Amino acid sequence: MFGYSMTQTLVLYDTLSNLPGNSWSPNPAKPRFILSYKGLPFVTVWVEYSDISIAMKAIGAKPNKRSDGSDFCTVPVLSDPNTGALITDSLEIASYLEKTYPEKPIFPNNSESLIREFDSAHIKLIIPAVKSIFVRSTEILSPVSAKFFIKIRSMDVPLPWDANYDEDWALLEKGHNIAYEWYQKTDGKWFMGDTFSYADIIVACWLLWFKRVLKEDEWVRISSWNEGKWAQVLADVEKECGLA
Ligand SMILES: N[C@@H](CCC(=O)N[C@@H](CS)C(=O)NCC(=O)O)C(=O)O
Repeated sequence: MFGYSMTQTLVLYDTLSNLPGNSWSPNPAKPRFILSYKGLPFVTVWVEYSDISIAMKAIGAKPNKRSDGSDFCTVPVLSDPNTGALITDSLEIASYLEKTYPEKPIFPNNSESLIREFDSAHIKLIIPAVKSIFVRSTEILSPVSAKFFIKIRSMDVPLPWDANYDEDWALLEKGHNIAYEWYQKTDGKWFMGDTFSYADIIVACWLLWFKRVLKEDEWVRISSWNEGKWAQVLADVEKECGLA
């Protein structure tokens, strides 16, 4: 029997938008790419952003702490009826899927520890420049979720947010220049040279967020950086994962 065709359907909890096809949020996109890459059968439950915490708590997902000390739950959450597992957090889901379904590895050559460090290093390139992207994210949510998004995200990224901050865009470009240097150090189109890995999925899922929520000219701007590297990485990873 090839692949995981005898496997029962897994459930991925992701968050809704008013975009066609829904998907926009970077963290739930990561397990979506992995499930698709590994050829695992799955369905998505789309949760309204303002209901994520209560809905995930109701299914028994593990809570986290907000900066004000309150408990909250996030998506992605993965439920696997084959093992009974219920996993929260994109990185923990990646780790779980790799251990449970090792075919088509996403942490090849024992690279999980290194890619965990890559995940932390990479997010630091994005976060300082995220206000413009947050503004655009509120525009693709329902009014109640947009209001909620502003309330919770402004705890860590203080208001005002503006989609046209030159400073923000300069930081985002600077971050991408650094990521580009990383990619230039290997032979081949992937972060690990000729070997596809979760590092490429991480990069692609942040790009997917930008592409989905930004105005067309804003995405064109990102696509023009580093010789078109970023539109190419996203397209390559989507193709590799069978999502193109
Ligand atoms: N470190 C977590 C972050 C997940 C996260 O922040 N999820 C957001 C959507 S992308 C969320 O569910 N927020 C709900 C809330 O804050 O109430 C992961 O990688 O899964």
